[in-house]
Amino acid sequence: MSYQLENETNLALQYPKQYKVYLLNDDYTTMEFVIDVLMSIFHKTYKEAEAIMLEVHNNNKGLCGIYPHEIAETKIMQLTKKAKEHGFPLKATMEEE
Ligand code: TYC
Repeated sequence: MSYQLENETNLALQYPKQYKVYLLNDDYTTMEFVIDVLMSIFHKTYKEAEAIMLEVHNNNKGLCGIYPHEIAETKIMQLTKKAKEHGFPLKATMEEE
């Protein structure tokens, strides 16, 4: 393996790619439920959760956190599942940082 490739491999192990998870707005999910999800799945305080919820409500999209791929994916799955169980269409997306 060339010196450069070996270095790139080592760096990839040290710094796995990070993904931004964005919460999306809709007209049906209650503000209370969004705050609950942000606290339970994204470990936000009530104040942080309320600020993110309002950001999404006003601007259609809000950052919930930045995580490695598998963790970002899992959080989105947990959110979608919990929302579905409560009959809400709440959605989130992820983007490479
Ligand atoms: N827009 C929703 C309402 O007025 C509240 C809401 C906020 C929904 C954030 C989704 O990600 C969301 N009830």
